[in-house]
Amino acid sequence: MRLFLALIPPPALRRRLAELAERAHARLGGRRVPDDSLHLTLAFLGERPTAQAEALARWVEERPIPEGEWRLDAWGSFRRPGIVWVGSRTPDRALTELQAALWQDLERHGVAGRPSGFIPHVTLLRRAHRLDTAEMSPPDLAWPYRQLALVRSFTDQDRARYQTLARSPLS
Ligand code: 2AM
Repeated sequence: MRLFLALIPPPALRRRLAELAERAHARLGGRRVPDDSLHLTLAFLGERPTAQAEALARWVEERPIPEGEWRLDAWGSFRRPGIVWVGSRTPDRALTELQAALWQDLERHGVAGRPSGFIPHVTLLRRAHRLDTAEMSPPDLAWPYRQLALVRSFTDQDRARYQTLARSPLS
């Protein structure tokens, strides 16, 4: 199964992110990420056998993460495949350290594929028609977090769906 590690936004923040997605969609077109799918990916694990997924779920359930708060203050985009996101203007140190620590553990679990860079972002639009976010007023959101999720991604009737398989203990 296709897996990733993510932070899931608390309900109030999810609503704010959904409003931003709506605003971005009105201006830039494309496909809006459904509200219940909004997340921050910390590590993309790719396709994993069931036995390994179960081992990873047990690991996540025993691995608290440091509590933190991520400040979202910038729009951004990836040209391919037309992704429009919100994230931060400058790299967030706590998230960068968390991502590195998670990959160290993942490599111990035999998961390869650590990326050379990490740009924390919340994808709001896919296949946007335009990527010019420069004139949109910048977001100003705080994301308090203290729990990691192991999430399975699958396709259902042409739509990407996510299922949380495990959560870390609350820090
Ligand atoms: P995206 O939002 O920027 O597309 C589930 O697919 C999550 O894993 C998404 O957040 C997605 O990032 C990310 N993801 C999907 N494929 C990936 C890949 N090949 N490398 C890194 N991240 C990926």
